[in-house]
Amino acid sequence: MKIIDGKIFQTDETWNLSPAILKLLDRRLLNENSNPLYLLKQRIIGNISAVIFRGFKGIEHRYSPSVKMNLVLSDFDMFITSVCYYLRDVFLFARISQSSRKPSDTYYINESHCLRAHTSAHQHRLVQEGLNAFLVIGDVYRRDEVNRTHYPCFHQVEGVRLYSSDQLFNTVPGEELPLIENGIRTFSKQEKHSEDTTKVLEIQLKRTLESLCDALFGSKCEKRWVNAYFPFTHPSYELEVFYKGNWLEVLGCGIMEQQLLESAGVSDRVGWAFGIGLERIAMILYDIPDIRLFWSKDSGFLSQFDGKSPEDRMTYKAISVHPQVIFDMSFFLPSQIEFGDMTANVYDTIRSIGGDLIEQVTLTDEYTNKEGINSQTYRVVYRSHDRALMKEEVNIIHKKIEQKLAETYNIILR
Ligand code: FA5
Ligand code: MG
Repeated sequence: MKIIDGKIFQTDETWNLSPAILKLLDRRLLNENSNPLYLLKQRIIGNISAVIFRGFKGIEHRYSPSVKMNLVLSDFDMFITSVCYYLRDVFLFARISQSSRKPSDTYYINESHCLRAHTSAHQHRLVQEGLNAFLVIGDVYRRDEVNRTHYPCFHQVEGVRLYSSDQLFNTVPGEELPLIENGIRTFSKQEKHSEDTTKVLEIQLKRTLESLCDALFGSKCEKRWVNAYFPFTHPSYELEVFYKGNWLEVLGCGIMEQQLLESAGVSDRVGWAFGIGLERIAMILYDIPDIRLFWSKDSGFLSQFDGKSPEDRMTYKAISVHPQVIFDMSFFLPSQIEFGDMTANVYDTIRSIGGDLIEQVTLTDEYTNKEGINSQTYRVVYRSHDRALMKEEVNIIHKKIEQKLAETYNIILR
């Protein structure tokens, strides 16, 4: 028996979750305010309503019990809270079952449950619930290669948009253009889709994702479409972005298999879907060189994103591999000095004495005591780029800073 994400599971011989993966399950990066993935999530949601679902009519608010999340369709957002799902529900569709169930690339809890390996796992259920345009954002788990751009847990945003005939072809009432036909399946289309249906869907899909990409990276960024294969879309594509001398795959997408829509009870609509890897986008956007950094608890990393807004342009500055040394400093301010007057002086003094050994300075506390005397505490994080600092040597610098502050600003150390 195992508890995963608050739920009890009876395990069997298919169980293959490693201790390392179990640790990742407890972390919720998408909810950590100072994680770049959190910022990117907010930014994509912001762009989605402007770019992706522009002109879409028929907005409603719903709650989806099957995936345990709130669905705010006015913003087209929804957040996955659950990391597990029933295989049986997801793999109704035969094609999917062949390709994404392999124990060699999936984490199994037991025969009928595994960790979500991609956000597409929820498509079928949500279409069945009657949704025509939605986003699914969540953590996904894969036994995958190990390198700078792959990690066993990463995050995806899934987008789905369905169209009725008049939405796709922009027809006037009374004018009928069929979406569906009984044709033949070729390299470039499904048997049930007319040439026109396929062409218009493809243009809408690619333009939507290109505009999202432009909104994120600027229109100058180099991108290219590559043909791909996915079990639940045809034709399928991947979008690659040129980054640091290589083409980096950032998303997969395609025209949804009509058979999937039909099995979810939808026969009069067609649609497209995409799945974006959030880490890959954030790596390009913030110039983060290694995917492991997203999991860092080092305040040298997190403090760079703390308090930033999703629209802020910023570049990550590499943190040192050597450990931090942390010292606090508390003092009373002279009677006529306000809190706000002192802070910049303190920062300047610390920086000018500590030089490049100073990684971060934060004001951690300020209060006025019963006698009306103001007091502040600062936390100073020291770290060198080229060696491990000794506590003793840092203590000497720290003392010098305190002395200088006392001399220059008449503070009284506590
Ligand atoms: C999928 O997961 C499809 N479900 C995407 C899709 C959705 C296709 C809807 C069609 C319709 P893929 O395995 O290529 O596709 O992953 C999608 C993206 O996730 C990749 O482009 C990449 O950005 C990211 N990704 C994949 N594996 C990893 C990994 N191990 N670490 C980090 N990012 C990854
Ligand atoms: Mg891929």
